[in-house]
Amino acid sequence: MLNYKQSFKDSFKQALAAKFGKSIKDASIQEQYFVLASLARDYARSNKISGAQFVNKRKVYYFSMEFLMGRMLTNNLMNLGIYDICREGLVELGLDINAIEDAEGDQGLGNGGLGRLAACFIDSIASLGYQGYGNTIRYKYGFFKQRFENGYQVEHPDPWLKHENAWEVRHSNSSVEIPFWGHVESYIEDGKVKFKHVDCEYVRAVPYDMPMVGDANRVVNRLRMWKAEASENYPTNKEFFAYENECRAISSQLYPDDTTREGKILRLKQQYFFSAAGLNWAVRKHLENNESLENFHELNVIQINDTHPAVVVAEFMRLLIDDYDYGWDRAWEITTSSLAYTNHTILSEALEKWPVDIIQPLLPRVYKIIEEINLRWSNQVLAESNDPEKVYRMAIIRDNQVHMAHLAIVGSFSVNGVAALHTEILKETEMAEWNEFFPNKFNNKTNGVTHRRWFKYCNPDLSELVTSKIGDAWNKNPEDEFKKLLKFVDDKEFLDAVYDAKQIRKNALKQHILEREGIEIDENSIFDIQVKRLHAYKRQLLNALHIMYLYNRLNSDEEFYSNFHPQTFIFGAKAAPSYAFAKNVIKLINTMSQVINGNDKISKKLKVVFVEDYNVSYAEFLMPAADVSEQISLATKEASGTGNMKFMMNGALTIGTMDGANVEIHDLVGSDNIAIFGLAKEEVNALKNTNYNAADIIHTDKRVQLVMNQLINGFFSEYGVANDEFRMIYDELMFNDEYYLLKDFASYVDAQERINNWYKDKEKWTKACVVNIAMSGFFSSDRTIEDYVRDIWKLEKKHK
Ligand code: NBG
Repeated sequence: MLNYKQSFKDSFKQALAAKFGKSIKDASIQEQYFVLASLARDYARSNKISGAQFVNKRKVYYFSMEFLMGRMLTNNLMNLGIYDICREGLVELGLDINAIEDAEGDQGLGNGGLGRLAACFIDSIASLGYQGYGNTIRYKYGFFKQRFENGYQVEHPDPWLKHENAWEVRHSNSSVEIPFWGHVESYIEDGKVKFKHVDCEYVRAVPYDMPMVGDANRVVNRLRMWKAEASENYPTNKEFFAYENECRAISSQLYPDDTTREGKILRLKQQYFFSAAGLNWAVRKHLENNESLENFHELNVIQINDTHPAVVVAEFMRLLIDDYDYGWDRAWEITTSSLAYTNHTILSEALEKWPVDIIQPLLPRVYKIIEEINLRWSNQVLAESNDPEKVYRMAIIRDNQVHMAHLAIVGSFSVNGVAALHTEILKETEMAEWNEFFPNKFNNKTNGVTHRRWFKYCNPDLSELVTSKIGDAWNKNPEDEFKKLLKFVDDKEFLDAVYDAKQIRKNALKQHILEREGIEIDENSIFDIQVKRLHAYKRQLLNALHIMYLYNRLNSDEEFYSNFHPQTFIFGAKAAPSYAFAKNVIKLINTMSQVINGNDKISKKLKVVFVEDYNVSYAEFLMPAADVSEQISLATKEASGTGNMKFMMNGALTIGTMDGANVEIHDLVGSDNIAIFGLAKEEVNALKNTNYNAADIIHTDKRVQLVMNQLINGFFSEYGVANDEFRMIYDELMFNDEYYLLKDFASYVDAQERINNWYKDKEKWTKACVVNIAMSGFFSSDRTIEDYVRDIWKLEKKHK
């Protein structure tokens, strides 16, 4: 048992000897980590509340292509309540728990907010005592590791499974055979026409489970990750190892390149693979305690995270009709009462469409079902609207493509957006017709982040300070309890203590950046941070243009120079490997960073750091240390954002547009505690109908003109001679400016100036930090999960 120091020490030594044949002094740090993690895993599994309590209680299955878990050790030891025992026990064994924590690699099975949201949700579901499982793919390689070579992003594979994964347990007995290719045959049975999928190629889906540990409640759920292997029922018309390779490819990497036909097939295979396997699991589990699937929807709900698992709509119909003999109508009732869909973006590039000539041969039976769903749906739309164009617009199969979002909407009982503004845009614009058709289906669930990982564990100094002031009830109820901090906004001593706590984390980040990036930054400067995926709509480039402007101004205006409070701009972002524009922005910022940091005079006021390989663990350093949180997407484009919430919770002030969840942050903290700038939704929409011409701004605003010239005159290039390195960026701004950077430039500069002046007034600034923390409880994913539970999932709490 790990809950006593002595028994922990004994178990640790025994396990080290049993697993690696080593004593403490011979064991490598990796071996120490493995043993500690596997002890924690076994402790979680053996000490959890019995599953019997969960029998025939409703449960949720969260189907997601991504789960961005980061590291697990600290979080699990803390949630299990044994962190201190382990730490002290290790000290007595002469070991340092921090070093062991650092030996854990990140589980990077995701690339951004959507995947991290899934991870936060799983933490909250368990911590609130609900029964909920994650369902995903066990990718052999995580999202790529980013390196900079000469300022350019270079992608390296992330072989996260190169060491045995201490958290997972393989369950070969629960494997599922997933069929691809082949064709459909019909036959008559008991006077009914039946269909079967024949001549198919099977792939074996083998589940690996990781415990998802609730906070101090002995609830342990699981994340199930499916690995693709060759089936024993392998095809005989193919060379075995060629077939085996094809199988393995399915669970080899996240988002394989889909520009080729082969790539598209592989992605669709992945989607069907984990959706069908996950559904099979849910169904089997249900049948362990129930006679039939008649009441499946009463006891289960499957949440479809974005369109990637949307094929489960058709798969569930197939299963009910072909395998369990249901007629269409009842099967449709059960399916559509069991599934719910979350939309995470309005960007059309992410609303998936599969060409019929790919999906039909790969999934012939499933495709037939999609055709039937489409036919019935189209008839329904026609009957209700008598408008053939509407039928066309809303069709699931249209122009030889299957529209997965349409399939998901038709096949689910709930469709939700992820922030108030996003849901409003879905209902009023993007999916207005759908909302009219299904007036009660659309709803909002504003995202959240787990305050355990993103406040308590990553910011111990500040969270202990908060506890000393308002007690620890915020652990369970951050939304109400954090607000108690509002009473102390005029308590000078408390404000000083908050400032000092912040400085501790700023110093820690400074140290980390020095070690990792080799750049020294000033802990008394404003830490202004933008970390998120690199994408044109997120406008890292706007941030960069502003820095170029600052450089020019600091160089030419002495008064400005002396009044300016030193500011450090920190970026972290990965660009999709084939996204040339985004990669060019990385190169620009890295080049700027060299020029600026290398200039003696300017670097006393301004520094720029692009941290390499931004990931969850890096974020745990950055969030607590930030003074300013950059949330500057073009209004309407960012569905929610979740980094904005993590920063706010740690007392950073947001500089942002009225986009995504920034709108709700603004509503909570009020205009005095946030720096809002830029076009609002209505203005963006109005601008779309004008002949917006970015060149007009370039010609009238001298600051912009200078910066634009510097993009091509070699100023920020390696050799200082004019070249076309950043021509792509220049042309985009000059001739297109799709995301209205130049339109928002002036108001961004103003907002930045406000921030810089504001920071000089330490008391006023820290007050605003406290207001931000006090109001951030709303953004705990515990609140989000309670919203899902109340409106969509209807789960019951488990009793102790
Ligand atoms: C992202 C949005 C973010 C949002 C996360 C989580 C996708 C497709 N969408 O704004 O861009 O915070 O989802 O909901 O990754």
